[in-house]
Amino acid sequence: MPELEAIIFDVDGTLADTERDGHRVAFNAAFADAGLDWEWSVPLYGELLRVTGGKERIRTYLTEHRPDFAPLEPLDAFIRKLHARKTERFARMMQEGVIGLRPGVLRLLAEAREAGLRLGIATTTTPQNVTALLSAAPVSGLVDWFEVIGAGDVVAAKKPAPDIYQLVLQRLELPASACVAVEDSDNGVRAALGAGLSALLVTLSSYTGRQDFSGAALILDGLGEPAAAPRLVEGPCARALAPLLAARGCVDLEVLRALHRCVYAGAAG
Ligand code: XBP
Ligand code: MG
Repeated sequence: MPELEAIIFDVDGTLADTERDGHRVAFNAAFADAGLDWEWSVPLYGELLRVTGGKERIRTYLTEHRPDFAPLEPLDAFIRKLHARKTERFARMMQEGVIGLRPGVLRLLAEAREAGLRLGIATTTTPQNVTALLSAAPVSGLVDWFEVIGAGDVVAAKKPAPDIYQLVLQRLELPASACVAVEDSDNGVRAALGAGLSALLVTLSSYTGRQDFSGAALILDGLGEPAAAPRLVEGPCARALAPLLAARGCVDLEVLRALHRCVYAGAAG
C-alpha cells in the first residue's frame, strides 16, 4: 500500500470558481479593449470551455462563430496579444479580490502543509493567473506553499492530455500512487487519470455539474467546511467514505487519506 505524500490541485474551478465570473469577464473586457464587439455569454462560454486554454478557446471561437473575421496581422500574433490583454485583465480582477478561494481550500491546504504533505498544482491556466489568485488570498506567501506549479504552455498538449500532471509528478519525483489529485472538470479528470492519478477527488464547479467523471474515485459538490458539509454526488469510493465524511463534516486530511486507502487498498477505514 503506497503512502500518501502529496496533493495535486487543479486551479480553475477547483481552488477558485473562476470561469464564469473571472475568465469569461476578462475575455470580454479584452475584446472591448481591442475594439471588438464580441461578447461571450454565460451559456456560450460554457460551450467554449470544452477547449482548454484561453488562446486555444479564442481560436475555436473564431473558427466556429466568426469564420469571416480577418485580423490585420497574422492570426497567431493577433491571438497572442488579445490573450495577453485578457491575462492582464484577469490578474487585475484577482488582485481586486473579485473571486476568492473556494470554501475549505485554505483549511485543507493548511492542514496538509502542517502534516508535512507536499503540495502541487497542475493547471491549464497561465502562470500569472495562479500567482494573482494565490497572492490575493488572506494568507501571505500562499504561492510558496506549492512546491511545484505546472501551468499553461509549459507542456505541448493541455488537458485533457495527461502532460501537465506527468510534468508535476516528474518534478515532485513521485509516482502517481503517492498522490491524491483534486479536479473539477471532465477534461481535468481525463488528464489526471491519464497520468495514473487514480486517487482522484472531483469538486464540482459552476460549469461542470453535468459532466462525465467516470474513473474518478469520489465526486462531491465541494470540499465543504465543518459547518457546511459537502454533498456526496457519486464515485466508487462514495459509499465507503460516506460515514467518515459525515463524521468529519467536510473534506479534511483524514478524508483524503481514506480516499487514498480506498483506491489503493480497497478500504475506506
Ligand atoms: C482551465 C482553463 C483555462 C482558463 C483560462 O482549465 O481551461 O484555459 O479557462 O486560462 P483547467 P488562460 O481548470 O482544467 O486547468 O486564458 O490563461 O489559458
Ligand atoms: Mg478546472
